Amino acid sequence: MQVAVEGIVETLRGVPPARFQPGEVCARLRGLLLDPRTLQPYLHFAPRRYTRNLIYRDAIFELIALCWEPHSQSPIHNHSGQLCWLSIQRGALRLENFKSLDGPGPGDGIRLVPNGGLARATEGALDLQQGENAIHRVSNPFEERAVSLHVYSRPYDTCIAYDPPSRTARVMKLCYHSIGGKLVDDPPEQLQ
Ligand code: CSS
Ligand code: FE2
Repeated sequence: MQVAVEGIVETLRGVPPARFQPGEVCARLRGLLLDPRTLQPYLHFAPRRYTRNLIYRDAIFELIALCWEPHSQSPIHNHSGQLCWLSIQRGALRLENFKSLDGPGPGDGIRLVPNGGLARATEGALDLQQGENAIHRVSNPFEERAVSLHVYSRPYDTCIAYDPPSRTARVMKLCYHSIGGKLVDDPPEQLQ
């Protein structure tokens, strides 16, 4: 069954803050397919990169649509102290998890090793990142555009980005490409 974007916002707002936890939220997002007409105003693509489009935000969670051009990718980044649900709404994405041998950082001498994932997750797939050690990369190595819906609790404006060749981990600011369907005046040039 397809749900309107407004419907999932209301559903998530109805979850009591103390219950905004993996089980409760997974139950509401599993198998979710949004009505594409209601998602359309939030979909803004940009060449060779992914964009972050804010649908809703309060103190407990934010709901974001990410638009992935073919061959775009996120940095390797973390969700420390935070929960991240990702639901694929269109196309396919590669989901790669990593583990740090040297703590989350930030800092130098941080070694990462692969820790599972999915080479090709498709429409309807749901992923959860949780815990101190949640480090991952999301990418679209395929030839079709992709759209994913993300719920972050609590909302986050920075994360740590990892560069395995230099073994560095640096704080990175996260910016929105659009808010409430409107492009921000000065969209970030590049996320990666
Ligand atoms: N966390 C990344 C996307 S992959 S979950 C971001 O919000 O930009
Ligand atoms: Fe992420």
